[in-house]
Amino acid sequence: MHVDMDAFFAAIEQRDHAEYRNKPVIVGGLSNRGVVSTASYEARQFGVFSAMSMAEARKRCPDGIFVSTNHHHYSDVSRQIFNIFADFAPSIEPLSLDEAFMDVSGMEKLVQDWREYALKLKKRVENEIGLVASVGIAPNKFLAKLASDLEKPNGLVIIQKENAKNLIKDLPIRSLWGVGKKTAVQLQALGFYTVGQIATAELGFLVQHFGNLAYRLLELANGRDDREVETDRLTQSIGNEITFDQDLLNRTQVEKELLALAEKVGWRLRTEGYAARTITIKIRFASFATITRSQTLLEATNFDEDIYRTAVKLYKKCAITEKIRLLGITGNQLSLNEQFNLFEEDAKKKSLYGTLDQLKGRFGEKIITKAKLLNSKD
Ligand code: TTP
Ligand code: MG
Repeated sequence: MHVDMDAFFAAIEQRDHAEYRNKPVIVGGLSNRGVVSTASYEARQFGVFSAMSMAEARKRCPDGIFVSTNHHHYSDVSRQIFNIFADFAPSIEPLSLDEAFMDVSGMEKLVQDWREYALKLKKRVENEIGLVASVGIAPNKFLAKLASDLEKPNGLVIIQKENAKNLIKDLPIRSLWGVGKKTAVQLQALGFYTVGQIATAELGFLVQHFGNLAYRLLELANGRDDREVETDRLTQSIGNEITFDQDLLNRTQVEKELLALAEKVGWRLRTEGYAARTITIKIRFASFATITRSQTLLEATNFDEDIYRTAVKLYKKCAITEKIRLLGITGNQLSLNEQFNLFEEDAKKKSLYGTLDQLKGRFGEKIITKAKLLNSKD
C-alpha cells in the first residue's frame, strides 16, 4: 500500500485558514527568486506546480494566495499522519513528509476487503487530521506508488496482478521508477515512448544501451518489482537552502549565510530528534551550474557550530569563480539523537542548545540567534 497526501503543504494551510479553502493557494519561498513548494489543486488549474519559480507562479496566478513555507508545522502534521499509518500496517517506509509505503502483505486473513481497509485509513486521516490522502494498493511498490497517483486528488486505486501490465502499458516511460530526464531522452531516441513498448523490448538490446538499468526497466515495464518495504529507513536528510535576492559576491557574505543555514538545520535536527553524520553543502552559481560537497564526521552532530564549521570547510575547498545564487546545507546519514555526553564540552553544548531550543519552541525560531547574524534591521 502506498499513501500520499494531496497537495500536502497547501492543504494544511487551507485546513488552518478557512478563508483559503477552495481557492488557489501557493506555498513556497515568497521572494522574487523563491520557488514553489506546492500548489493547491485550485492553483494547479492556473498551471502552477511544485519547483516552478515563484515569479512565474505569480504571473500565472496573480490572484492566488501566496503563503510562506512553514516546514516546522508541516513536520508536526506529518508525525500525526504517520501515527495513523502505524495503525494500518506492521511495517512502514516513509518516503517524505507526506508519503509512505506500508507493507500489508501477510494481512490477507485479517483484511477481507482492501478497498474498505483503504477507505478506513482515508477516513481516519480526514476526521483526525482534516486532510485528504490518496491511496494505492498493488502487488508491489512500483505499482502501489503508481496507483496512489492515478486518481489524485482523493484517489483510491487497487491494481490486481492480472491487470497490471495492461493498466500501465500506455503510460509514458517517465512513470517507470528510476527513469529520469536523461534516461527518458535516451529511450525516446531509440523509439521508446510508452511503458508497453519497453515491456516487449529485447533484454539484450536494452543492456547494450542501458547496462545495468536494463533489467530493472524490463521488470518494471512488465509490472514486476521485488523491492521490499524498508522499515528502518529513517528520514534520510534534513536540510535548508536559500536563494538570494542578489547573487553573493564575497566570502564574508557567504560565511554569514552558511551560519544562518547551519542554525536552521541544527534546530530542525534537534527538534526532530536527529543527529547527522554527514554534512553536505550545495552551491548554485549565477549560471545555474550547481555543485554539492560532503564531509562525513567522526561523530554525528546536531550542533549549529559543528555544522557551520564543516560547511565553511567544504566551501573553502571549492574553487569558486562565479557569483553565488543559492546556498544549501543538508545533514545526511541521520541517526536518532541518543548520544551520551562523553565529553564535558558536549555536555555544556547540550545544555546551551537545550536552553536555545526552549526559547525557540516557546517564542518562535527567530527569538534568538548568533550576534554575527544580526544586522540593523533586526
Ligand atoms: P508531493 O506529494 O510531491 O506533492 P503534494 O503533496 O503537494 O501534491 P500531490 O501529492 O497531491 O500531487 O510533495 C509533498 C510535499 O513536499 C509538498 O506539499 C511540498 C513538498 N515539496 C517541495 O517542497 N518541493 C517539491 O518540488 C515537491 C515535489 C514537493
Ligand atoms: Mg503528496
